[in-house]
Amino acid sequence: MGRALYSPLAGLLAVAAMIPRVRYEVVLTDENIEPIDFDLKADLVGISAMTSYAIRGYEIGDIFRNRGVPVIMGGVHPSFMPSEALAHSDAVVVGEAELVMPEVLKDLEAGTLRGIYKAEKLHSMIGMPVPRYDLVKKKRYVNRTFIQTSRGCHHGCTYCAEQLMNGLKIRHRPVEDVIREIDQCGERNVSLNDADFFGHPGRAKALRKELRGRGVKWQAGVNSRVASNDALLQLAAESGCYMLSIGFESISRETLKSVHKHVNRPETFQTLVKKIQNHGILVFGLFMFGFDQDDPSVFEETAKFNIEANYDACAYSVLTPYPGTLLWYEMLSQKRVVCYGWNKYDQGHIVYKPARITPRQLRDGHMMAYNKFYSFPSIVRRFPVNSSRSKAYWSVYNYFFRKGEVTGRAIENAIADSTEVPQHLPTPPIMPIKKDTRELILSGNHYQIIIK
Ligand code: B12
Repeated sequence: MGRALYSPLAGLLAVAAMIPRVRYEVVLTDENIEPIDFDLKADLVGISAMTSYAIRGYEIGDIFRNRGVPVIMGGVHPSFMPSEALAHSDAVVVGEAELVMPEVLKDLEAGTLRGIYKAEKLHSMIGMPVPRYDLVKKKRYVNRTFIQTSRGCHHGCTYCAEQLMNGLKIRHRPVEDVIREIDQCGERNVSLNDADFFGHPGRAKALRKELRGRGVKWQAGVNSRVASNDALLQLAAESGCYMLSIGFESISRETLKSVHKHVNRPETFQTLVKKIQNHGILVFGLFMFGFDQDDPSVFEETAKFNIEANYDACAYSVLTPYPGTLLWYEMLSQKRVVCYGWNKYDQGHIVYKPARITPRQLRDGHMMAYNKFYSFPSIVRRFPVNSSRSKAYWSVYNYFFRKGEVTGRAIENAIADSTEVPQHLPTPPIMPIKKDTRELILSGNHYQIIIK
């Protein structure tokens, strides 16, 4: 349909809003949907990159710098690996940009923009500027408007960067700020971009009360525990919720415990799906493969479970040790990271040695789970014929995933080749990883962890 299923990067829209309009014009380019104009005469080029986009981000940075344009980088990967990013940019923002952008712009004008910019404290999230939605080429995206109502997450899952970027304590934007943004964003269908929108049930409730009657349709990512509360679900449905995405991750409690996802109880998943659907809300289940307890049966069993439990859509990702996460340190200490080519860190490639399966079994099993869950009989069985759930959204998600565009089915050489270890080490932006796993030195072809 010529549209990207994912949205434009929320980080860039947020940063654009911090740049005074009276002084600068901002041009937004999303290379997922359009080419970059390298001839642009710009005072500054800002690049945002999650890990899988970092290498391309560095190439873009190098091109602009060779043309004499100053470059600044930010986002999750440069925040964890600022010294690496600085080799391709003049400056890097580590973590949140809100409190440091005035200094960045001041230094830009003084011609002294250089090095790492990091705020001394986290933003209170009160009075944040409304992201520059006017810059988005809306016709090119399925989900166009991503609104953040909180930052941080209570759960310390070992594979996730959220708590290391934004903290274990959830910070909330005032309800009136969020409502103002929803009113101003120009869309009636929005995605709430929080790591866990139900992380603080009372606050989520207050927001949903305000949303009621505004004619807004919304979806959000939430945790499985709070999502089982009927009163909250009813309020969600009444306030326009049409889909909840939940990181179920695995159908094995042992696996979930091993990655600190204590909130999830597989024995409740099926009832939970039904309960949410009874409120007319679609359930998008997020699962991962490649955990240490996963054996060759996990793929078939998970897909079968998902069909029987009647999930509306599922995404299966390959476990990926993102630099700076606890999982990364665990895998490094076990010498199991094989590839450091960041463009392979997209949750479709396999960049490490799985424990109880081979990389080939992981790749084939990953694809098999997709093929089974999105097979024709499964689609026919799961289609919400007699339900108030959105058939249109159900069809869009099932169409895209069946087609394989967002599932990595087209990836060639999904088992990533081994590469040299990088020279630069990650440093989590706000939450320190325990010191005993943090002191790393490069030794031959591997990192060595110094335990003090
Ligand atoms: C919401 C979300 C999504 C949403 C939408 C993202 C979007 N529209 O931008 C959806 C569901 C689509 C999504 C998809 C994916 N996501 Co996601 N997502 C998030 C989440 C929870 C919040 C991101 C967000 O919008 N934050 C709000 C903005 C305002 O914050 P921000 O991006 O951090 O930007 C601030 C600063 O970083 C900085 N900044 C950012 N860019 C720049 C640029 C410049 C120049 C400057 C100066 C500053 C700056 O300023 C901003 C304001 O303070 C994060 C967790 C996290 N803490 O980042 C994961 C996260 C970014 N996602 C992640 C992943 C892996 C994915 C997927 C690959 C998952 C998958 N298997 O499909 C896909 C990839 C999507 C793609 N585009 O390719 C990982 C990335 C890990 C990594 N190291 O790369 C994260 C960190 C979660 C995790 N597992 O740890 N995601």
